[in-house]
Amino acid sequence: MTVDKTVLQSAYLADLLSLRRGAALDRVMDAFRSGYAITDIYLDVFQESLYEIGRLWETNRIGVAEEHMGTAITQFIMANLYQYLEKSGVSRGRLVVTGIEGELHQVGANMISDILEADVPPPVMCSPVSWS
Ligand code: B12
Repeated sequence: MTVDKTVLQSAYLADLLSLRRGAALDRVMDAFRSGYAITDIYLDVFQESLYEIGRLWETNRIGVAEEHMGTAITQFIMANLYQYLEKSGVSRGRLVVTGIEGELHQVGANMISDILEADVPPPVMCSPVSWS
């Protein structure tokens, strides 16, 4: 892989903060075509950028609008990447991933669903969840 993780992540974050959806998509697709695995893009680029957006928001350096746009752009790009996600041919049962009532954060749950669907060795293990 020739793409530098830190450079990619900071360029992607700059795209989010400047609302450059097309540039962000092109950047991520180029990284993918250069061999950056989708599941690594999720964690190294999307997760790190959204965590940084959370920090910027918490310290009043960006507003809610930028936070929303960063999420929307990331969800748009995840939807584009999904078609290239290699699916595991092995059935590992069925899992329902959802949030509790009132939980609006959905990107992490989307990522987990995709990662579980992907052919990522070693198999991911989920702890049991109990609902009352
Ligand atoms: C975008 C965002 C929003 C958006 C969400 C939009 C959407 N469609 O998802 C909106 C604007 C709605 C929002 C609202 C709020 N938010 Co908010 N939000 C964020 C932000 C910036 C990014 C979230 C994100 O997508 N992260 C990236 C994903 C990939 O990371 P993740 O969620 O951690 O997921 C990973 C793991 O946790 C895990 N995981 C997650 N889910 C699951 C499920 C399973 C089954 C498994 C196995 C693993 C797993 O795997 C993922 C991949 O590694 C975070 C910052 C942050 N640190 O995350 C704040 C943040 C989470 N929000 C925060 C707050 C305070 C709020 C509000 C209360 C603000 C308010 N006053 O209204 C509301 C609450 C809304 C609600 N009732 O749910 C705080 C939470 C603080 C805390 N300690 O609880 C954060 C940390 C911001 C901050 N720095 O203060 N938010």
